[in-house]
Amino acid sequence: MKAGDITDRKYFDAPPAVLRITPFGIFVDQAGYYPRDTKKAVIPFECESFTVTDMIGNVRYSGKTVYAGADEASGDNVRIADFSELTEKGSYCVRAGGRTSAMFRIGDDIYDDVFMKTSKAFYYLRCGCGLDERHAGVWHHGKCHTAPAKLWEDRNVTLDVSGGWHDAGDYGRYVTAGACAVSHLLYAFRLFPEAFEKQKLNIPEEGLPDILSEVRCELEWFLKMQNGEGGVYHKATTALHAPFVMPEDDTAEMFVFPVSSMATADLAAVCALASGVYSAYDKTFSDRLLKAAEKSVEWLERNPQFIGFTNPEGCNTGGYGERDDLSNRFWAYSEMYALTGERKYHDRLVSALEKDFPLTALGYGEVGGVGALAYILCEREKDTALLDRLKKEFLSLAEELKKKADKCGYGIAMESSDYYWGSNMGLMTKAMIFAVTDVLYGDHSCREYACRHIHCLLGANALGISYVTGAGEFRCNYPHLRPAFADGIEECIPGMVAGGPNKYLSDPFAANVIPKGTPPMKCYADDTASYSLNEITIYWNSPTVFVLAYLCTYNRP
Ligand code: 9MR
Ligand code: ZN
Repeated sequence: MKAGDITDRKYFDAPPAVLRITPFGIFVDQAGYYPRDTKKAVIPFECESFTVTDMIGNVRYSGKTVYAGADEASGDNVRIADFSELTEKGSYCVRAGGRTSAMFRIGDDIYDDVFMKTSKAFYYLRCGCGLDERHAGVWHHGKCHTAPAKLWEDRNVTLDVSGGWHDAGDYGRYVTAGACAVSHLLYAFRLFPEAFEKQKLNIPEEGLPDILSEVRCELEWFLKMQNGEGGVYHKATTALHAPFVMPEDDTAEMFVFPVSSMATADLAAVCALASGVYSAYDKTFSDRLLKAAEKSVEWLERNPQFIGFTNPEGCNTGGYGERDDLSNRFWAYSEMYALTGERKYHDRLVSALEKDFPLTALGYGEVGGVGALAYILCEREKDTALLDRLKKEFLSLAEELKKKADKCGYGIAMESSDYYWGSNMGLMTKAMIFAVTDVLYGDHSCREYACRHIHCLLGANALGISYVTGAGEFRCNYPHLRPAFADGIEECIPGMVAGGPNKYLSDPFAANVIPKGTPPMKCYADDTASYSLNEITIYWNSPTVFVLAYLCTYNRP
């Protein structure tokens, strides 16, 4: 097939070999289970008993399955094989009814590899610098997108906006999406520093914990996206999505799109957050971030009105439009207060809270939950009523999610309505809520729920597939990711989290290939063409890294 025509393929004429059905039929977390944790395989067919065998076929555990009922989102009648009593470290399979699960391990380090790979994924998405063989292995490539960009609205103005990370399967770079990913990574670093301090990503930089060197690439790019007045350009992309070529071969003209108030608020927030984190390592960089944050916050003061974003005519790259900037402004003031302790920012964040927006959202649009974290974690004078309110928000959401999860055959807080574009982000941000509720509010029962969501991502789902490239015996390998297609290498760049099942089948491939009436949790195909099922993005990786950092830190039941 010719590179570049990936989404136009006529799949219905020739069904692709890559629309794969799991060869296993018994679903487990293919990374595995911590020795003392709950361990459950999901079996979607009739069977009374099961065994767990080691790799030479010896039975190491046997038990009875428990019928868990009809599960709506998967359409499965689900049975559970609970082998929590098996605590001995090793490699195993679950067997029942003549079928065998994928291989998995029981051990203390089961998530170390996938934690490393999902963290390293950001390096593979770096823009502007090229990836050398020493650090990128076979997935090395040349420098990309280094030419000066033009302002979309005034083509006489050129800017250097090189750097940062490609957003996703496309080569665009978008400020609000980047701020979301960086916020997850930096809060993960703040809450679970030990997990990162020992993590080796094999990236070019030295001197900082690797994750901070990686995040710095994106921060340096954010700084270039700020204009002289403190306003922040919404995105830097070509006019149209690139064909499926390597990044260095995408030589179309780069444009910088108009300022939005969401991008400006998010930049203020994320630079303030980062200024605090990097102050322990690099005072000069931390000061630059503080100055940038102040400048954007001043812009927000001068521009109280919402300045949204929609693609201008002639541009088809990502929009990341929002309906308002309420949560973004709250996040900015909250981070500024946390960083500086200045009363005026407290006043601002309190007045931002007079408007209604979700206070636990950890997305790329709604960012209220990140603003809440900034406030909860800051060591400044705090309003106890507000702290209480935030605590209640997290605790009651966690309770609600637990109830949902207990109703689901796969043990996760996902209902049919949660399977939309990028459902794995919902899966992972729910796990983040559990992680936060455990570590900040001491509800340790949340840990098992967080675990179940990672189990689902890594194979304990209705298709039995690991949604992370390079991780698990039966895993996705053909994401909608330009370099992964164009490099001609069979094994995909590792550590990329696929968007996952999307019942709306929002692209031509999905609409034509997934049969109508397929249950939401099964609306997925591992095919490059399907951008609404199988793209990857930085903000699907970042919550995954957060949750894995948490689990690697709190390796206890
Ligand atoms: O992740 C975004 C998803 O929530 C939206 O439904 C979708 C359609 O607007 O866009 C997704 O974001 C894409 C972005 O616009 C461009 N880069 C790739 C992103 C992931 O598909
Ligand atoms: Zn690039």
